[in-house]
Order: sequence, then structure tokens, then C-alpha cells
Amino acid sequence: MLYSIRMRAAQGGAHENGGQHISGAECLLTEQNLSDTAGMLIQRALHHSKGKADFIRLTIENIAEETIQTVPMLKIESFAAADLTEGHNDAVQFLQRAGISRTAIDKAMYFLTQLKENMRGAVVMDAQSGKRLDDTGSRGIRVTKMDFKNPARAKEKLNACGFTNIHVHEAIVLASKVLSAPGVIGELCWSDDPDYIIGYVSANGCYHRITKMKPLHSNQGGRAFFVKSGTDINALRQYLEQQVVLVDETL
Ligand code: WAQ
Ligand code: MG
Repeated sequence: MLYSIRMRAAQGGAHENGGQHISGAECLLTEQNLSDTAGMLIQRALHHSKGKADFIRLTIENIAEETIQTVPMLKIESFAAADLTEGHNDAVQFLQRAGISRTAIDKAMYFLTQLKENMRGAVVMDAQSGKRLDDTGSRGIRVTKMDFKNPARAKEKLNACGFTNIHVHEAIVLASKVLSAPGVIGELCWSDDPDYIIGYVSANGCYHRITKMKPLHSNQGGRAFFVKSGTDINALRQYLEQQVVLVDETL
């Protein structure tokens, strides 16, 4: 039997009472692993490069096995950018190749670089006009209920290719779920952690890992999902937040 476990942490009180988002994480587990993972997630919330959380929420939910959907893991390609400009130019290219307009890309880039408050979720943008389509304000849509189908095997495979840290392991799961969602044709992301400058563009079945996407020590980061015009945003949100998805690296 599987459980969904997720953590979100903030400083200055709960997110909904104006607290600043510090960190979050989500995975799927068997009952035997729940307590250890809960402990690890609490430690993670208490020791984060963005500061110490004073509000932590853990949510644990049983999953009905028959609702689980399996999706393939995106393939990964790495791009070593000399500097921020080159990194952003690479990102623009990969997104344009997926049919996303320059206007929409520029709006997303601008959005992610001028955020005053960290969001705990992502924004959804129309891939043509760049108009923001979700109504979640400064919260954003948080993708949950996802993990590798076989975490040990998938991490071993990623480690063997040099993708060794928790950021990339978690991001590839999220990106694989997001790109499998009806209507989504691309994603732009970089971390809000001040010491982590690698980001990615996912599009056309590929996770394009780009080594420089923001200045070191900046805590401005986030995610934008680009959707085809006419996408049902309520159905998309339901999929991203509620559909249980396992990512299979063998598919
Ligand atoms: N759903 C939607 N948005 C999310 C989620 C989620 N589950 N988790 C994080 N975000 C958004 C939110 O706005 C965060 O502030 C922002 O993304 C950054 O989150 O080496 O570590 O967890 O290949 O800091 C990408 C590169 C790392 C990895 C991304 O993001 C690599 C990362 P973080
Ligand atoms: Mg972060």
C-alpha cells in the first residue's frame, strides 16, 4: 500500500498567514518507510539555505492503487553555459523549438527574475500570449503525488550518468509528471535556493539541464508551465495536484 507524504515549510508563520516559503518536498512511500522519511523531511525544513522554518506542515495520505498512472522519465541532456546570458539564450531556444512564443518566454523569464516573495508553486502561462492562466496568486500550483516507480533503481541510473544530487532527482520526477499533463508543452525552472544556480527547460520529451540560470546567492527562483491555448486549467490543476503518477526510467 502506498502513501503520499508531503512537507511544506515557511518562516514568519504559515504560508497562508504571510509566512515566507522556505522549502517543500513530496514523495510516495510504503508504510514501513513513512516514519524515517517524515523525520528526514522535518530535518530538511529546519536546516535550509534559505533559513530556519518556524512553520512546518506534513501531510500523509493513503493512495488507492487503482488510480496510479505511470509515465516515462524524460531523457536528460546537459548544457554547460559560460554565463547567465548564455544559459538564458539556451533556454529560449529550447522553448521556442517546442512552439512557445518569444513573448511568452520573455514574460516567464521576467516573472521568475522579479519575484519579490518566494512562491511554493508554479505559474501556468499561455504558450502564445504569455498570459498567466492560473488563479493561484502568490501561492502557485504545487505539483504533488509523484515519485519514481522504483526510486533505488532510478537514482542508481541517474547517479551513473553524473546526476547525483537531490535537486536533479526531484526535478526530473516533477518535470516528467508536468510534461505528461494534458496541454503542457514546456516548463522553465530554476531553484530559489541561494546556493543552487542550475536550472532546466523541459520540452519535446527532454529535460535540458542548463548549468547557469541565475546569479549565485540569489533566492529568486520558480517555475512556469507553458500550455497550448484552450487548455482546461481546472483539469490541469486537478492532474498536477491530485493524479498519482509514477515515473518509470525504463520506458
Ligand atoms: N510544484 C510546483 N512548483 C514547485 C514545486 C512543486 N512541487 N516545488 C518547487 N516549485 C517551485 C517553487 O516556486 C519554488 O520556489 C521553485 O519551484 C524552486 O523550487 O540540477 O531545486 O525545489 O538538474 O528550489 C532544478 C535543477 C532545481 C536541478 C530546481 O527547485 C538539476 C529546484 P526548488
Ligand atoms: Mg527551493
